[in-house]
Amino acid sequence: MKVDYSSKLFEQAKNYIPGGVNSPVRAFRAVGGTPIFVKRGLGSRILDVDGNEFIDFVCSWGPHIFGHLPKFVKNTIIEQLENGTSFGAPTIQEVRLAQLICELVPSIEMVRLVNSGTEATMSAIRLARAYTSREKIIKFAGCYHGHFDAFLVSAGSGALTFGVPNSPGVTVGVAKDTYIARYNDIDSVYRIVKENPNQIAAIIIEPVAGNMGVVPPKEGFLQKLKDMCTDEGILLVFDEVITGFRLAPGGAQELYGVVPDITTLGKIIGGGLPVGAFGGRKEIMELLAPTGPVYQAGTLSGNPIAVSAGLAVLKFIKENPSIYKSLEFKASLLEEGIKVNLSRFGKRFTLNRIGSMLTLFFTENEVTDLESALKSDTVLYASYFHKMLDRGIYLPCSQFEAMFISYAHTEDEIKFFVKTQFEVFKELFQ
Ligand code: KE4
Repeated sequence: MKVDYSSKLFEQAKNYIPGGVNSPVRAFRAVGGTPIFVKRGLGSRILDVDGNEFIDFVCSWGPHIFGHLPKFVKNTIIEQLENGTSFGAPTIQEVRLAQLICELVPSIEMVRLVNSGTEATMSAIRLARAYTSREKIIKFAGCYHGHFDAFLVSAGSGALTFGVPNSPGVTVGVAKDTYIARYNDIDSVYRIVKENPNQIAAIIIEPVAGNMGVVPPKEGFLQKLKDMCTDEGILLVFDEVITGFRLAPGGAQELYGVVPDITTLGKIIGGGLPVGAFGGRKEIMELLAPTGPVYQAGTLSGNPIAVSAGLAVLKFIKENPSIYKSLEFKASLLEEGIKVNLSRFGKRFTLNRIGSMLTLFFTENEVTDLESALKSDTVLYASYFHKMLDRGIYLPCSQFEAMFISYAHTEDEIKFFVKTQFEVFKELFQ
């Protein structure tokens, strides 16, 4: 596989952009080698600047549930372009997108549009703190909610001590208000809540974790969290930036039947353009300026180009809920094929899948939280990644990310993945 031009561009990029990328994961640091510079994407495929074509199982880290540039999104964007791009004034499109989000997401009666998942989650935390008049929050080790200071925190010395910054620039003052619990361990949450009575404003969680690789909630875990929040006057925040519209029209909260107090969204709701959102009950959301005192704002929030793309995607989802059956069929076909490949080499690696998001962990232990995920063999993953890449399969460039299947992926492409993986496993394990 030729990467001459990608390599050249990467060297140039590193002169002007830290690490040559505008988001760290893209730099291939976890797998080594040169990141491919993508020239175009169409359907299930991407083409890099050296002319290599790949079947894309990253889908821009989740947004492209219909593949790259589906016609109905492209036409919508072109149509909107004729009217201009951004006005800093209300438009009809943002009302329609807000209306549709409120209609489809069980927990959302009112929603504020922003430009990224991070803006959504950071604003949700500010709102929860204001609503409860409390300052502390609980997040889970291994869950990622964007780069807001309060989230860039690791567990302190003991499970019950407050967090410590895990990035320079995050102050001890900020980190001390964040507690870290263990995913799928309700007792770890309970202990922190009991240690800090009436001080926890919010518990934020990825209802299906995607940022340690895919880790589903254990049976009853989300409901127990919800019950604890209700009993303790804590707001439950479902970060559905990945799972929103990925797992069902109503996201993970529809799939698991657990309704949070606030939901954050991103990725799919922008149809490939920058849109984030956070929403919940009216009594909470009306605390936001200008109706309430909680300030939050954004120049390009709700801009008609991005919102039109998101609106086209959500309208399609609303009118065609059968897409989730197709996604489930293709994803289960892939899961089956991977399991057969593993068994043919006597490997019992762990594959976690919910709907069209999945991760093959190169570890034989069950993966239910960050600690167990970290037992994966990341060196082996890096080798697997590059061998698959050389054969035209573009996987997440980290063991601890989710891979995605889109509506554009065909059954033949799934079969090609399985066949290619078998060849790679032969090289790795024979
Ligand atoms: P953004 O600010 O990157 O739009 O969203 C932050 C975010 C919030 N919540 C969840 C559950 C997320 O997964 C993310 C961002 N996801 C990562 C990859 N898993 C984005 C990729 C990147 O950082 O480049």
